[in-house]
Amino acid sequence: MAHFEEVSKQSDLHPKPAGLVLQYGTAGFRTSANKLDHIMFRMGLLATLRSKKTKATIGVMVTASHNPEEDNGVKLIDPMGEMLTSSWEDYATQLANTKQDELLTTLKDIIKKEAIDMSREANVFVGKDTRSSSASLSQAVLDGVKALGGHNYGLVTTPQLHYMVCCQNTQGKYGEATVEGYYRKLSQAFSQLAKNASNRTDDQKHLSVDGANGIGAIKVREMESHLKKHMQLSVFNDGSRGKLNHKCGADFVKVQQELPTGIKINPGDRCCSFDGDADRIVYYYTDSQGDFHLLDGDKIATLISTFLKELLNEAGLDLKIAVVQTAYANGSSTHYLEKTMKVIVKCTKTGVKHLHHAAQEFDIGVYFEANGHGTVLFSDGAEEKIQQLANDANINDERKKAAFLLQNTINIINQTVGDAISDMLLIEAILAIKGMTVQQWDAIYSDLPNRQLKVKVSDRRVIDTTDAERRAVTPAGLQEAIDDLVKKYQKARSFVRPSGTEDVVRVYAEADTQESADALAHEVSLAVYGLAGGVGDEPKPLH
Ligand code: NG1
Ligand code: ZN
Repeated sequence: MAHFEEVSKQSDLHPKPAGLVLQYGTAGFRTSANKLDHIMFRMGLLATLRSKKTKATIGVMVTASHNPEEDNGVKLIDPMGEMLTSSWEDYATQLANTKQDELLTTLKDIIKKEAIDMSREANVFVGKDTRSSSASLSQAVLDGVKALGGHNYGLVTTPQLHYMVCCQNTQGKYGEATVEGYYRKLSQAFSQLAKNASNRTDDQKHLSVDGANGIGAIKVREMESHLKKHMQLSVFNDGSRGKLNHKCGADFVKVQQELPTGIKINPGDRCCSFDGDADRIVYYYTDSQGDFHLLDGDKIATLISTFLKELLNEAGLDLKIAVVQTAYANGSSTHYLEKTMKVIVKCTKTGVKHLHHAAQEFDIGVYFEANGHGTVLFSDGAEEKIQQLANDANINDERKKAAFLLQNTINIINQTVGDAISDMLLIEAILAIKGMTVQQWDAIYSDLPNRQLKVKVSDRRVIDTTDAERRAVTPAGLQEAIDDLVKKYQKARSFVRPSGTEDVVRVYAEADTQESADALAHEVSLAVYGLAGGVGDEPKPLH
């Protein structure tokens, strides 16, 4: 067939380096940008097949999120704006690793296995972040979808592309499939919510945003005019000078537990950082002593779930709300949510798709990774009940107001994926409605001091885990060593797992003091180094 000839011809322009093997992981493919040209082309092909198979629009996002500027990556977005289904992740890996001269055979195998009707139309939305490599890499994706209905959205945040794919496939029910439509939907909901806040001063409306020198900075600026009356933004690290994710952005702030470079703030000012593709957000402030205070994904989940629970009570709606976390969630947050707020808490493996799926099991599922990636999912039934109540003429004013707030909360949230801009607007609206300062929010519970470290090993796959990654099954003796170390400290917890996005083993530790958390993390790193084939220098103590 003619288009196979075209695939062959085009593929020669995007050759696979011999011997390179990559795997479609929790964040798609991610590695140095110079190794990705053939991957992009092939993902363009796969997205086309997926589109024909699902009879829907598929998204392809070119980004390496919070990784350094030199890296890049690609992920596919399924019809409802969700991550690519797992069975197709295997096809992605097969297609990525197949030899140049076997590409057509692999492609035809997939077509046969999935019984894809190649005469169907295909529609693919392609988006990219601001990395210098993203322009040519997204062109390689487009070469893969060429002549088959590819639509290039250019620069967008990852969550904007998820949103637009979902809008397109719901025939506009979720919103209009344009960036402008996204701004309108979110800002309208924000204005409705902000109307319910008592008079706020300009200071209270002010928020400092660290854009990580990435796409989020551009997009939040674009949105600013829609928010004028209710919000005052100062955007730092907007890409005009600094390097993407370098000493700034959500990942840097969360892991280093310090202010990003390039931000000018006063004690008590409310600040937030996005990551490189704007699907993560963390908040922070400094106090009068200059000490740094982080409000991470766990604090965000707590604020949002408290707000929603109160609204459900006021509305008199009996809906089951749950918070989904990973092993990285601070022990204090889990304790507070379970014991004080009495909400259901579920722990899943790291990786957004695991949290997303777990959250779908509840009427309202609030999910956040500690690193600030998260959103809220409302079941169809929950949305219907809220809608019905909002339209009910026979209810009292308190219930009416709660239903109205819930309705607009649904509209402000990007339910397809974690979204820094949408999360930021929701948090700002909640703080405004509750008349809460960032310090009061921070005081809901106190984080246990914690530390995250990385250890280089020759093959990180030697570490296998269980119990939502909280225990290591292999190598032999490692879990016992961790258990013994944890016993030496108060309120301590530690676990290790192989990263899905970097060639390292991650170590997490928490304890009653920062010194103890640091010492425990270091000792566990040594155990990993010794028992799991550490390479390079032995991990050094932090102090
Ligand atoms: P890895 O590298 O597998 O730890 C990191 C994050 C995940 C997730 C992915 C995708 C941590 C500890 N890990 O994964 O939560 O966000 O990146 O971006 O934050
Ligand atoms: Zn990201």
